[in-house]
Amino acid sequence: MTLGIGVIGTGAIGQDHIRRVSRALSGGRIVALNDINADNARRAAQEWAPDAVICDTARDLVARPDVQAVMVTSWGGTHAEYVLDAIAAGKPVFCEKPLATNAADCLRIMEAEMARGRRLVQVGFNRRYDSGYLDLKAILDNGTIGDVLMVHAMHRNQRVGPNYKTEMAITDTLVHELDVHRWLLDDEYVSAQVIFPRRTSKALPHMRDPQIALLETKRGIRIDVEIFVNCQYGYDIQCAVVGELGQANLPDPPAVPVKTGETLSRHIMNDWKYRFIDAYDAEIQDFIDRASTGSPGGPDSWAGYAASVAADACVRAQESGRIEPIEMIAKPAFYSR
Ligand code: NAI
Ligand code: ISE
Repeated sequence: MTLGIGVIGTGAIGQDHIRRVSRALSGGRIVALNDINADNARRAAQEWAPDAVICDTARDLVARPDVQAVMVTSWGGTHAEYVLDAIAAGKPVFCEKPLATNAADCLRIMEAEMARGRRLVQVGFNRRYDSGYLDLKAILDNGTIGDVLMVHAMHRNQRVGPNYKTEMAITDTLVHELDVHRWLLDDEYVSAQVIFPRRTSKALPHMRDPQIALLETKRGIRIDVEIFVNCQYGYDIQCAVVGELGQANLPDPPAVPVKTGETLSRHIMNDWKYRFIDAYDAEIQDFIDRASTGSPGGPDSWAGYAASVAADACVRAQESGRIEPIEMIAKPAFYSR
């Protein structure tokens, strides 16, 4: 059986996921597309899914009988509404991160999903599918470096466009680390602070960049994450975990060392699209496989909620300059099974 997939939002990552479903993965077929900018949807169809129907509204797309599963890859602020539509229709939905831009909307999604009585949501926290992060997690879980004390992490983008706001350093960028660190450490956050180093002149005037988020977990682990989204030189994701017995680092993606002109160099990627290409392939294949059975797997709405609660605290901390508490509701049994 081939899973009929409808995609809402056909920008950068929407098109990339359409391409991978159509050309790289198996078991799925793009049958419908929607975008508030219909030209984007038409372009995506032309390039990657010529048989897909272009729907006037996202609601029309979700309602189509040939759409058996939905992918939401529009702007973050629109995710909650479309995920709720898919849940109401009883259709599995892959939602790019963030699940919603605030925790209150994530709660509404969890309540709707629990009311349907079946897991329907997979959140696009692709790093959980990255071989480097999986290897790092295996090292931490087998105790090689002993009890973890600290994490030093870095999220650098080459540059960002004019629509990117200071708050998005948290809700759009740091949210990856907010998910991956609680998953890596099997721990929850208790507080967050955000500090602003000297501002880079390479950022657009409305934006404060770089930023440093300082997180504390229930077990007392301290995590510092540098977010620097106009770093100029490339796309660079780092994570060093320090334990009582040693340190484990996220490996850099492989690149051929080149010696020329008395210089040794290695290429650095410039974009998430290439840095995590295998992880995106694995997460979307997982979605297709599991959604075909009726219920997706992977990061669930609870993961989306947990990251959003922490993100809300970081946004408050950006404004207050203080250490802000991070408080979650008790985990519903539905998300523990
Ligand atoms: P983009 O701006 O390139 O594309 C977004 C598309 O959504 C545009 O075509 C826009 O017209 C459309 N859109 C906006 N509002 C809509 C609405 N109400 N209904 C239908 N379509 C709508 O943005 P990009 O980079 O593709 O990001 C989209 C989402 O994917 C964001 O949530 C972002 O955080 C996430 N993302 C995740 C990545 C990852 O590493 N997992 C990487 C890049 C993006
Ligand atoms: C983008 O939305 C992503 O998710 C990328 O992975 C991240 O590096 C970038 O900062 C975000 O804007």
